[in-house]
Amino acid sequence: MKIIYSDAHKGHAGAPEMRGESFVPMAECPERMEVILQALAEAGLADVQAPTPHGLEAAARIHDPDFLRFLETAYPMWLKEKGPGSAAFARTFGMRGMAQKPNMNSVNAMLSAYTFDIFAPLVAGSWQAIRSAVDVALTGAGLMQAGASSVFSLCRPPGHHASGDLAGGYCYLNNAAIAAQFYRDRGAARVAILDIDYHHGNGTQRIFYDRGDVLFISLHGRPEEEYPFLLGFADETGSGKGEGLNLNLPMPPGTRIGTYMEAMETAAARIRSYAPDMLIVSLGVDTFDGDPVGGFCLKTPDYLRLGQVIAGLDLPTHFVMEGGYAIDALGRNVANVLTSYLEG
Ligand code: SP5
Ligand code: ZN
Repeated sequence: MKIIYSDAHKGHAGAPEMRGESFVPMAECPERMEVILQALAEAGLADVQAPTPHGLEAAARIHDPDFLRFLETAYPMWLKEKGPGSAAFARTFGMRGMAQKPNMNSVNAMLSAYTFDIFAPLVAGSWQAIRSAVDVALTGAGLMQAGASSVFSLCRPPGHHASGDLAGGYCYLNNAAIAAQFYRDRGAARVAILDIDYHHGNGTQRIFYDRGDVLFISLHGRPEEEYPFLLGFADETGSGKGEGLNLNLPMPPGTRIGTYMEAMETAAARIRSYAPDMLIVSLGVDTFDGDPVGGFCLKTPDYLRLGQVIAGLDLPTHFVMEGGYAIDALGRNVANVLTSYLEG
């Protein structure tokens, strides 16, 4: 299995995030990639390839042009106004009932309109990282298109919370959704996205909610008490042509592998009946017991079982990295999913 990876994410670093009442370093940090690469190498997965640069055309199939312009221009504008040393993020947000077309010459207006929480900071290296994560996803997709049976796009920043015109939850451009659209545009009739990040993939759901060509399934902490709170309920099943093609499998805090595996089997059965040409796995391992951001209790060996279920689907499978923040176990957890997938 080829691993697509670039160092270009490293400049997306140094922004603070709020935890409790204080600011702490963002859990979504560059070291995540280092521990994943190291654990993959130790597991014999060392076929690492750099992405080829793509333009923004594929991203623009999913994302609003003004939103793309916001991501590119906001930090340079912020820097000009505030000087170096601080991260750009919103203090106010576009809310229900507010006209949300911002003045594109006002960085605060753009941040208000195009982010939905305080977990989408922009720093000097963010745009390069965001673009590179899309390149990492698309390069992987190109290899799949050329006949690879599986590939791992080691994307950073992650993408599943980002919708067509909203960034949040450490996510800016939706790498998995862009890859799904890439497959559709090159002849795949049906694509399935299985999102096993601890958090609901609200961005991906919203992008494909009324579409009949992409099945979206998400296993996650239930939104009654978990981020992103306002989406991810079991009764969200898709609309219009997408009716029946959105499957949310929310689970309570403290969920362990037994319950989690039942949800995995439900997801697998639905994917089988949909019979997609391509499976994209939004691979988050913040379901780990002890993840500083998550609330489930999966243990490191449990990730072997997730890889086995995915292998049992017997589909061309494109793994795209999402969350996972427990630095000491993150690498092993990711490696366990991928090695057991390959052995299965
Ligand atoms: C891609 C991804 O995993 N994004 C997650 C964004 C979550 N941001 C909200 C953080 C809320 C922190 N709650 C701490 C709970 C401690 N158990
Ligand atoms: Zn997550």
